[in-house]
Amino acid sequence: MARKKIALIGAGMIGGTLAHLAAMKELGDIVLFDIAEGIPQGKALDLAQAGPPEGFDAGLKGTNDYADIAGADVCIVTAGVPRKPGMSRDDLLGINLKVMKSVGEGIKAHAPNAFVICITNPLDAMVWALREYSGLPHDKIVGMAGVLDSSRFRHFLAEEFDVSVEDVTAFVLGGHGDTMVPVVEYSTVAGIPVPDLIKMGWSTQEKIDAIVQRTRSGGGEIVGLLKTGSAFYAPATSAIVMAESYLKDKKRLLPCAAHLTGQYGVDDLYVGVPVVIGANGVERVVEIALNAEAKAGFDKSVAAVKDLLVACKGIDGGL
Ligand code: TXD
Repeated sequence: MARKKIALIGAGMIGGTLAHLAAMKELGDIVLFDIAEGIPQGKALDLAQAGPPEGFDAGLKGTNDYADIAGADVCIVTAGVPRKPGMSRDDLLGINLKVMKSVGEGIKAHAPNAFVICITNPLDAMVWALREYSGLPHDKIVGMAGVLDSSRFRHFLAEEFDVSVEDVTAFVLGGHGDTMVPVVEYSTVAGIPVPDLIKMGWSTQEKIDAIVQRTRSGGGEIVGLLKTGSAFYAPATSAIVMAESYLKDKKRLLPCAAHLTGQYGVDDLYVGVPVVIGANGVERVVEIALNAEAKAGFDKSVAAVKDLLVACKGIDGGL
């Protein structure tokens, strides 16, 4: 069986970590693309030289030419510019929208059959824009945020309950950012819902509320510590889980920014919901019943995503 091909568009902090993880897991041959000259080539060479001691077999190539992503099975997009002091959200939107245009066109021309995972922020708007510019089917493009947000929630819950992260499942819905909705009722330890664990005296409502709030601002907490950039290990690991589910047809049920066509009362928008990812891309959008509080939180989150799209359309009327 020929090796799969994984194209990483953006060879920054997350792009480099994605390449490392994909190589260690031998998911396929890897192409690192970036507009910065030397960075993708240097990282690819460095990573290739990690192969002998670790014992992985994966081709690694760095490039500034979209032609090199030809025929990729998976493209993971991290290209873009982070927000710098003095920049408004619209400034960032405008710049990254242009980046999504060039990336979308590159994918359309060279890897139109790929499964595409967008990571670039502001996530819910950028995945939508990338879909518009690439013209790929909606079920072949998703945004990564929910797996990361729920991992953060799982980590904090595991710490609070003093149990293995393996046994903690967590549920997060909605857009990426302050409006995300961690759903406590659907979060469990080995099947026991968190509200039951509170009743069992494992924690208190106050502590769980604080964990929910910490999860919501989980990205900001890391930016505050790193100062020069944002999280990259957990974001990369989360996207690799999604890529693996597609490449191996695992049909995992993962929270992703997916295109909705009426589910949850939302039409033609990318928002974080549980989906099944298999060899056909997004094979199912899973619609769960939400209690009044979660529904209100979800609607607020959807409104925030809509605002972002209005801003995008204002910047590029062509969209
Ligand atoms: O949950 C999530 N979705 C996220 C999103 C979690 C963490 C970080 N998230 C966002 O991912 C973050 O706000 C950024 O928008 C992306 C990528 O984060 P990373 O930390 O990898 O950023 P870097 O290190 O700045 O890398 C971005 C690279 C850099 O090498 C640029 O030269 C390149 O993108 N870049 C481009 N590549 C290709 N094409 C174009 N046009 C381009 N412009 C910049």
